Amino acid sequence: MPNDAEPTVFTRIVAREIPADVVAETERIIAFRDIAPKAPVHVVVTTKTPEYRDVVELAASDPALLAELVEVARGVAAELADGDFRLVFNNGANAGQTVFHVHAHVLAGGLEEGSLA
Ligand code: DGP
Repeated sequence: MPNDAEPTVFTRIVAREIPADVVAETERIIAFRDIAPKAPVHVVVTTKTPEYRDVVELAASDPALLAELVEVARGVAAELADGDFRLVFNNGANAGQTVFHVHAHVLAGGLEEGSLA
């Protein structure tokens, strides 16, 4: 069941209605470079289904799909950086979530030591 009447921007990227720099893809997951990068490597990893608004919903409903998302994130960091990465899920508008279609940010490559931002 879609989480909103309007397709999210990520659903439109999955449908190739909006161009994106896709760096990895499986049957159920897609990864593309963030439009406003916050690190030398900044990739959004999301589910092709718009069914889950956030990681809490995804974890509760389809933990195997969450594990697949994490595995794609690992592969992206291995391919585009040195393998080390931060994995950030913004959960809720007050935590900075702007797209309500579950996704993780892979941040890698020359991150500031000790920084969480
Ligand atoms: P969040 O704030 O956690 O909901 O992250 C949403 C991210 O999605 C944000 O970092 C910017 C990115 N984003 C939004 N629209 C587009 C787009 O059209 N293309 C790409 N590549 N990224 C987008």
